[in-house]
Amino acid sequence: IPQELIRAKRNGKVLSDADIATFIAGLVDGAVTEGQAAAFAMAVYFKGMNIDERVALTKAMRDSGTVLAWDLPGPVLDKHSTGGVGDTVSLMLAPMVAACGGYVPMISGRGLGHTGGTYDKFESIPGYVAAPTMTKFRSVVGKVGCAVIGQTPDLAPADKRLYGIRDVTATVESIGLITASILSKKLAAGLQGLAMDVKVGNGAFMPTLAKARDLATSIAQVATGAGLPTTALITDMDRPLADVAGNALEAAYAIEYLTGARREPRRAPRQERLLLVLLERRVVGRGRGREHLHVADAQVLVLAALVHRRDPQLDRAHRPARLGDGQLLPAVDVGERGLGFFLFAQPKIRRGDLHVRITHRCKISRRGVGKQTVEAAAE
Ligand code: IUR
Repeated sequence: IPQELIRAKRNGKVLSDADIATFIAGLVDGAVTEGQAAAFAMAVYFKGMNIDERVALTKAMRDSGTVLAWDLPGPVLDKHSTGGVGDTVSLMLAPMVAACGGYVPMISGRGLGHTGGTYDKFESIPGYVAAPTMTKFRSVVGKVGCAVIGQTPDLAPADKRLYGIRDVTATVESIGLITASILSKKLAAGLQGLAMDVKVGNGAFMPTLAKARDLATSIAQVATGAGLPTTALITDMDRPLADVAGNALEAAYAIEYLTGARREPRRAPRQERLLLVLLERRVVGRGRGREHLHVADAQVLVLAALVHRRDPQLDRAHRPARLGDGQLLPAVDVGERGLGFFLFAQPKIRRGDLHVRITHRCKISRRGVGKQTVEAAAE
């Protein structure tokens, strides 16, 4: 019964897979009350969970709803970012992976705190259907290679309930709970490979390198333990990746990048490097039914796809726009929703860690800009 499991965790005991599975099933069928879920979250917050417990929690949450299965001629891949200000990478990467032969069923979330979510960015495109039927979603992924939609109610519903309770009980910031929450949804999407981009710094959810490392390690170990090959990167978010911030501006920025209108190598070298690293992590050696690609080959493939805009493969990658109601580029209405702020970087070199490298600092706080952006989008 729930209180015994809560007591065991409160006293620092390790929970069995079966006990975790029963508790999580109770989150969906109503056997677990709001108070019990809150107490469980707080017990985990203070006592933590070992990797085996996290794997069991992740699998139980995955199995609380529909688990998608795909039968496609290439690997089913995704990338997830913990979110940052001006982080447009998902918008660019999904069609790029599709152009390289991968399939990306991206189920995106809303922003957290001052960071914008991919879902919010797509929502800024008038007419974009972010909640299609599963049949439509599956058919777009199969035909086009990628589709980006919002959370669906039948995907990891246990996470939906627990996340809502964590949000109002100050228990969001538990590495174990964050890991299971993110990965349960990725596993339910039926992925065969995942690249995780853990952001660190002023513009990120994880402000310190130590915390980002904990999360990156946890996600890589738990995902792999649950059968999803995953690599995690820790990347710098002290400086925004795009030179715009704001949902509609970021959507427009990503489109300009993909169409080649804004791809000057000297303007966005960091963004491009990150795109390529994430891409190679996803394309190289992932999935079944295709030859393994070497890192360099993957990079050449994607650069070729980007340079030759008329390449039929890239045309295929651009078609996710058809989820909307017309021409994508003119449809992005910067004035209507989520009007952002152009950022004027004041370069100031700061010594960083090996992963963080040297960063440029903006004069204005990324957290401040992100907050204003989120508030502007909410209005
Ligand atoms: N995103 C999620 O899906 N789950 C979480 O717990 C957090 C971000 I934090």
